[in-house]
Amino acid sequence: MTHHPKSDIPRLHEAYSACFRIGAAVNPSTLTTQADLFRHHFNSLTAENEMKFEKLQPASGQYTFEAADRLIDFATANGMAVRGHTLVWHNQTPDWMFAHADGTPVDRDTLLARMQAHIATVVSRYKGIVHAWDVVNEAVSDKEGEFLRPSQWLEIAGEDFIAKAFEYAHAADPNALLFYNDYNESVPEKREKIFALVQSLREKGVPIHGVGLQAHWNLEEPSIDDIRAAIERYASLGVRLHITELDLSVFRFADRRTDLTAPTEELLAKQADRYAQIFRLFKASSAHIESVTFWGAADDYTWLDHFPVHGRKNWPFLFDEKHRPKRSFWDVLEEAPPSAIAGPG
Ligand code: HAH
Repeated sequence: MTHHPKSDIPRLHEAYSACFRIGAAVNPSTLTTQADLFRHHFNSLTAENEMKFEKLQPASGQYTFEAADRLIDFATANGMAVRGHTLVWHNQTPDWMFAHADGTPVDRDTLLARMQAHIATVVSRYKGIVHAWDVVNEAVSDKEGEFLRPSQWLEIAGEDFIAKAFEYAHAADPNALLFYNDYNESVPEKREKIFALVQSLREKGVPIHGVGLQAHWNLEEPSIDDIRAAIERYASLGVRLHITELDLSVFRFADRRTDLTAPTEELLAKQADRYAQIFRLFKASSAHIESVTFWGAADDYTWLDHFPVHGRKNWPFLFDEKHRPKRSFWDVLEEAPPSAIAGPG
């Protein structure tokens, strides 16, 4: 069923148009069920899954673009920007990429040639439409004392697989903005590793233009101070910042409770407070932040319904399961800058 947002509800993207774009991740199902919500409140879209490696090239040389093209058509028909997600990642990448037909592992040159072919094909197809790409996703380790995450990319190609991905993407579309994207981006130890990675890429002249802060946060963590410190630290590199996958889980990551069938009033009030504080900070940092994308749009569908506790529902967005604005929405709207069309006062 499609719900129709009341047309008198202010448009979120218009309220923040002086600061940054407001985006949402979509999938083939929500592109239908949440279409009205996207058109009303959002001016940027990202494919939740449909531009990942396994979806675009499930078998060697066999590209499947239909679902991604549908998203592109919807976005362009509605005058929305599109962020591309994601070219190189350790997850949702098919095994064929790393092996010959007989199962033996490929060497570095073969892997880089396959990477180049994929990036050139995908980035060229959406050249001039996808204005920003998450080129490399989640290459930094969460573990203390470990810099890069162990992966087949790292193991076979060595650590300059990261630089190569950016070079190939830049060659395919010199006008696209290229991002390194990661989660736990506001945790001080990981923040410093991401900072060091991006700084070293910049020093080597690698074409990287920004850091994507995934922003999978919850009602307690990270602290506003840690988020502010991360924004300032990344901005000090002279790169653009995009908030790429924002959601506010009502559960802390380690919380495994499964008793809730609906969010309590207390959780909803806390979520609204947190969203307001976060958007106040984003607005104050809007010289650096160009885009704020939610990893979904309304509480009827979120990847957090399955992760990290299987089958547990979550309610992380500004709109409820029926697409009605939550208190979080009104409090975020309240933080928006004074309207450009309103008179002095
Ligand atoms: C993200 N990983 C991915 O970038 C995105 O492509 C996917 O759809 C969902 C989330 C985040 C993540 C996390 O927050 C914790 C552990 C692993 C991965």
